Amino acid sequence: MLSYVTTNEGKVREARDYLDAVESVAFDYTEIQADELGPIAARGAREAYAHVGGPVIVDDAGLFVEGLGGFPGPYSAYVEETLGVERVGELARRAGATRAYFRCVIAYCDGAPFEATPEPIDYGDRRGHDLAADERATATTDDAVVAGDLPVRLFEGAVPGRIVEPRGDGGFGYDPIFEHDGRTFAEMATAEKNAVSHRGRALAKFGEWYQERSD
Ligand code: ITT
Ligand code: NA
Repeated sequence: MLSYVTTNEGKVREARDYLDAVESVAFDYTEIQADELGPIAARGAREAYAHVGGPVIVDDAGLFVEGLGGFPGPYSAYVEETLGVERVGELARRAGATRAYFRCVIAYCDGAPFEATPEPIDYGDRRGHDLAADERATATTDDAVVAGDLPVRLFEGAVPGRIVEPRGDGGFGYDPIFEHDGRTFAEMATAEKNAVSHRGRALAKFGEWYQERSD
């Protein structure tokens, strides 16, 4: 059984559309401070695997406002707690910096070593605020692997949008201020958000790989 280790109910709701055989485990792993989602998720996946003792995925996500240098990015959870979603929205709108995107990295760890030596990840232009063009922001990177004491595999997804005044009461977190194709994520049903979202893309990639691997 695969465990989706998260304390966020909203993430679990979205993952159910992709993963039938998944159990959610509300273990609060340590989130290291880093300017990349990948290493945060990889470190979390190792710790979660050690805690659960079976295959796990963790999901690290964030909102990146281009004109604010990618803020709040990897600090999105902390900023949501301290500043709040509405004030992040005000900040972006007041600065005229409304282009933004969400990113999500799913990290998988099952304790098994890789058969081949993994390619190191090139974070170069994957840094949040460098993903400028819509086209690049919508592209998902191939799954990547992180060597270490416990190998981890990463799946990434991103979606471009615009910061707007809060609308809608679905979703969670920054969804009410993130508009994509005319609607905020909070105005979409879970399946609609999944079809275009950062998490949906990352989960689809993971699901495809996981399925192939267990066939
Ligand atoms: P776990 O770490 O336990 O999984 P978390 O909510 O702390 O739960 P993150 O560390 O990934 O998750 O923090 C991401 C922040 O970005 C947090 O404030 C979320 O509310 C927000 N967020 C993540 N995905 C989102 C989405 O799809 N829509 C809106 N906000 C999102
Ligand atoms: Na977290």
